[in-house]
Amino acid sequence: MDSPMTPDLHQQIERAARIIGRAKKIAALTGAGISAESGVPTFRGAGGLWEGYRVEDVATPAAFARDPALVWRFYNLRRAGLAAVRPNPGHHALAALEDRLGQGRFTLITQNVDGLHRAAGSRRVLEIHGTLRRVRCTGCAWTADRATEALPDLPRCGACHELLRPDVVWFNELLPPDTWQQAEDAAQTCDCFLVIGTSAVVYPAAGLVESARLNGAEIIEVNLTATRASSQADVTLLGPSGSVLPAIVQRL
Ligand code: BV8
Ligand code: ZN
Repeated sequence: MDSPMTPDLHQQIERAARIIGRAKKIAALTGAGISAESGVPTFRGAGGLWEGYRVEDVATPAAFARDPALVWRFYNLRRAGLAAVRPNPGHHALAALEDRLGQGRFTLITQNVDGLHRAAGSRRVLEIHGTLRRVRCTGCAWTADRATEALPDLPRCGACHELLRPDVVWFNELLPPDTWQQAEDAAQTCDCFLVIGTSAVVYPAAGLVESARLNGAEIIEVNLTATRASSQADVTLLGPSGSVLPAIVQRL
């Protein structure tokens, strides 16, 4: 997507490339915006509703207990949608950045559950909200990567016959402790923190920006618009991540 880059955006890209070029350790937090150019709908764009429901009302344990078929319809639709989507140049730019810096100096933290960072070749990806590809049993420890294959309306466990659920973190659920700890460590030890394609509304993920800033990291934001994280950013690049990220990596 070749967006018309304004002179100011070019200047900000140069600035961001200088900061990244001198950084010792970088952490990046991505949200639904980095997958938008792959055709994956964002949460809060276009009203952020699904069949008239707010995501916050469907992606919860209470909704699943009340109406598992409705919640599975929501997830089966999104899983089916994944079959057709591919990583975009923004995902590939972050994979290239990891290749360039090495996994010891670059940590990718994603709120996304679409698996596109791994599909783009990123190896160290902290999926703090889980992944749509995986399912797990509500009655035993059984879990499986079912990729984007179609699942029944109410899939059941082959071992104990209890209901399966998507292996994602719902609202009011704890994030996977080990993955979350690694994300916090990365935010607290980096000297450059990239926040890309997120409205910075959902916690504790959005709190990583503050953690990084409090530890003296330089914050670089890439988004189409200002967000709740913008006031914490040292550099804000207003443009599509699919164009901006490759432009930064090309200048390193
Ligand atoms: C928890 C998986 C402890 C499921 C998701 C009141 C205040 C503060 C917090 C809370 C509160 N009430 C409740 C809470 C806590 C709650 C929360 O934060 N709620 C929000 C709604 C206020 N958080 C939780 O519940 C978390 N757990 O706190 O546990 C606990 C435990 C027990 C009891 C109590 C507490 C769990 C949160 C995880 C929820 N799961 N996903 C699924 O996907 O189905 S969150 C979901 O939102 C996705 O992961 C998504 O990534 C995430 C955040 O959304 P964004 O990624 O930012 O997407 P969004 O559409 O909002 O924005 C897209 C951005 O991209 C925009 O800025 C847009 O401009 C930009 N963009 C678009 N195109 C482009 C672009 N940018 C660049 N280029 C482009 N081309
Ligand atoms: Zn089971």
